[in-house]
Amino acid sequence: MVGKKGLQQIYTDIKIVKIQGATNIAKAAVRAWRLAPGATTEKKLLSLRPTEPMLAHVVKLLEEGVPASEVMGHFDSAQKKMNAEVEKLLRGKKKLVVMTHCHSTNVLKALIALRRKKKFSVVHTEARPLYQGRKTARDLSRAGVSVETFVDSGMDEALEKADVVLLGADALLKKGVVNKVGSEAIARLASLRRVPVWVVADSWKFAPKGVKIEERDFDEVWAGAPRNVRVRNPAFEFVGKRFLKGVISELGRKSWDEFVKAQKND
Ligand code: RI2
Repeated sequence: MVGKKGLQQIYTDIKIVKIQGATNIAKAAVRAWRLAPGATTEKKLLSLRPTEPMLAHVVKLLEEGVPASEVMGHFDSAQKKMNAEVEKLLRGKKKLVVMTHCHSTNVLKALIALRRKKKFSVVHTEARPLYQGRKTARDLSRAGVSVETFVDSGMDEALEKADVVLLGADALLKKGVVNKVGSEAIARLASLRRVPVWVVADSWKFAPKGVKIEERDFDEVWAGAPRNVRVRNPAFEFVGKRFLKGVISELGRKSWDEFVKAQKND
């Protein structure tokens, strides 16, 4: 009975974005599977966040019989490799300012690991409507990193200060990345300003067939909007590879095409 309640709680927390970010969602899926392995759990988990291929990848592995402990072990070992690659990329730069958007566990952990090796500061945007950027600011501040917060529409002001942009990812596609809404404008403006944009993401987010972009409840944006106003809330958007230097994953730092080549494309 306790297990069932725990399971419902995991589903709700994923749905309402209390559990947020591709990695945390995938880890929660493993916890759900441990409570109730099988087809019903699989179906339910897959219905919760359509833009999260890592969730689908993890469920597939569990369904094929890969032990939950092995799946869980992947996340930490992949993160360590991403941390090392981010350090290699950024260690030479003096007076480093890193820009990021929303909240990405992969980006955050890499930055927190970098903090032990060199001094840098972060500029970031809030990521309306759920203000997930504030979690980024809190996590970095706790780790002793100086942070400047900008509203989303101040993204160009933030970019003016940045030496590099590190974006997380929900889905890595053949032709670019799907990430939190706002990422595309940031990447386009960064390319005008010649600020390099790297995606830091676990390769388990690769989705060769693409993903459905999740449009969330309009209430998150404007509850009680006037009649005739249709409030839109697409949570993610696609950023083409031409705006990206490439992807930093546990497979190393690669251009987009090199990364895609290293994947199984079925
Ligand atoms: P991790 C988030 O989406 C953001 O789009 C973020 O860039 C991505 O997940 C990062 O994933 P949401 O699920 O690096 O919180 O945390 O809406 O795996």
